Amino acid sequence: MTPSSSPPTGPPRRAERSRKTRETSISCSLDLDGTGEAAVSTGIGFLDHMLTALAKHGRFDLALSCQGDLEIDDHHTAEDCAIVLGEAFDEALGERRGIVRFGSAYAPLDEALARVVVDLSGRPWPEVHIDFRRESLGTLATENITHFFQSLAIAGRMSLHVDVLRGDNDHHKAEAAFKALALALRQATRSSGSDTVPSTKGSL
Ligand SMILES: [Mn+2]
Repeated sequence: MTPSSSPPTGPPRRAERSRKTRETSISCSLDLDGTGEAAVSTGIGFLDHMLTALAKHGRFDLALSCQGDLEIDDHHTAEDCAIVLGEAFDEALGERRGIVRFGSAYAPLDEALARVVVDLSGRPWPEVHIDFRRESLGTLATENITHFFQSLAIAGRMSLHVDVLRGDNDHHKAEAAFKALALALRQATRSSGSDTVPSTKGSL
């Protein structure tokens, strides 16, 4: 499938989301038809690095800031940023009319190789398989990278399969996964060339 580089016709595909709990306070704006500009400040340096790569390679414009309870640990911040980002994707996609819907991509980073397959199906399903060796990358626990992808899939109502097929360096493995996610989402969110909702049911 070769998606066009243009967005579907219709209203701008943007979303503004904010979320405030006793654990985190987050604001997020997302434009699916951007140029890859990112302004990300979560308080977790490695997560900022990953979300900046996601925006860049997905060509999404993303502004996301979070004040989270990092005095406890990184879990609430990582999870809630994923929830808000997933909600922003869901909102920006609207009724998911005119999109390719499916996307798949491989991304290498040196020795590491990641594959991401996504279906913007409206049905949340995370399958995330990454074998990390290290406990954390910077101040982000590696288990919360897996959890980030799971939370994103659920909030974004997408089937998301993330597999890191090989790799030695955990920074490389995580970054390859986020880059493959970016490429797969970029493909899935592009115009199909049809104005219909890409489902035999007629809705997603
Ligand atoms: Mn890096």
